[in-house]
Amino acid sequence: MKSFLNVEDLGDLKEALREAAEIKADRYKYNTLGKNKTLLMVFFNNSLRTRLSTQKAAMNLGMNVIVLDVNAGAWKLETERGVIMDGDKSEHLLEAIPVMGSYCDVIGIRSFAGLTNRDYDYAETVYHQFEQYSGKPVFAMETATVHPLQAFADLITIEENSPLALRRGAGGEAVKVVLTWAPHPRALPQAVPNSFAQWMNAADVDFVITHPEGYELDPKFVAGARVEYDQRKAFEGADFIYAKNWSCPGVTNPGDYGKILHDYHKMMHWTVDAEHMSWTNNARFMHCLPVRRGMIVTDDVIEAPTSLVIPEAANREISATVVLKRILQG
Ligand code: AN0
Ligand code: CP
Repeated sequence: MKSFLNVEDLGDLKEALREAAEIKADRYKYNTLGKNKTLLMVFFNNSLRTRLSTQKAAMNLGMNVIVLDVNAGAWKLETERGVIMDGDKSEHLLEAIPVMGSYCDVIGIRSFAGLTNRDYDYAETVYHQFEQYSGKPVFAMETATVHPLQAFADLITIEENSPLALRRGAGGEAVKVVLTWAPHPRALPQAVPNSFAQWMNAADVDFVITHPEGYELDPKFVAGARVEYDQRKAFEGADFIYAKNWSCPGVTNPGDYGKILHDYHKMMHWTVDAEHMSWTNNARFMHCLPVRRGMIVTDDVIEAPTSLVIPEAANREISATVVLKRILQG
């Protein structure tokens, strides 16, 4: 594997899940695979889980790790071509990338959507520049439009908590997975819901998305997924509730890209509370974290035994180990 951005990059999903179970049973099984190989993790944005779990995954495989926080000590980087660099940016990404590539064997990139230029974000400009100019395999640690390490960990978690989930063909009943929008005071990217939709569509689950009108996700990621604007109807019979906020994807109205469409105070009826969960089939609660309590979810729901947020985060080490292993195997 040379690049990890979309679900297709992993090939057969059942095989990937089998590998994840193998790694989970013995996470050091391939601890010499990465000997004398160096992972460089480049962060343009903050992170807790991705930073720690990906570093741990690399260590499981015997790799060395270097971390660069671009906004904490590196030169400020220009990312656009054709500009006269007379501002605060001292270096261009197009020199920085091959330099970074010269010190490592694999590069992980965290670079969120700017949420101002839809075309620039949805073209995955920064990620593809790393692909093109680093000379090394690259993988997404949440880029402008996707967060595949998260979605892979989410699928592992769903599989672990519903043995029949992916075995509809073998007589099991598909579990119902609901992705619900929830309120948030700041504009957030669409990367997490985009990838989650992409992965749920590829898995054999009954997948429903619910959100207020105007927050329609890009068809490139949701494909034919069912959208139910009535949150209560969507929640009925759900086995998994996956909550996440996202800003306007600008699908129906490109001018609204990256905006919060309504004052969040008026959207608090979308917050996942005990009453919402009572509409479900005793559903498990999921969120990628970090989560704002009282906005996305109430304390009692996230603290309940039905909440999977901690095992979900723990599975980030597993998804990252599988992905790095695949990259090291070439
Ligand atoms: C980011 C997002 O919503 O994409 C990262 C989530 C993993 N969240 C925030 O910036 C709060
Ligand atoms: N879920 C996730 O990617 O968390 P971080 O932003 O803390 O890495």
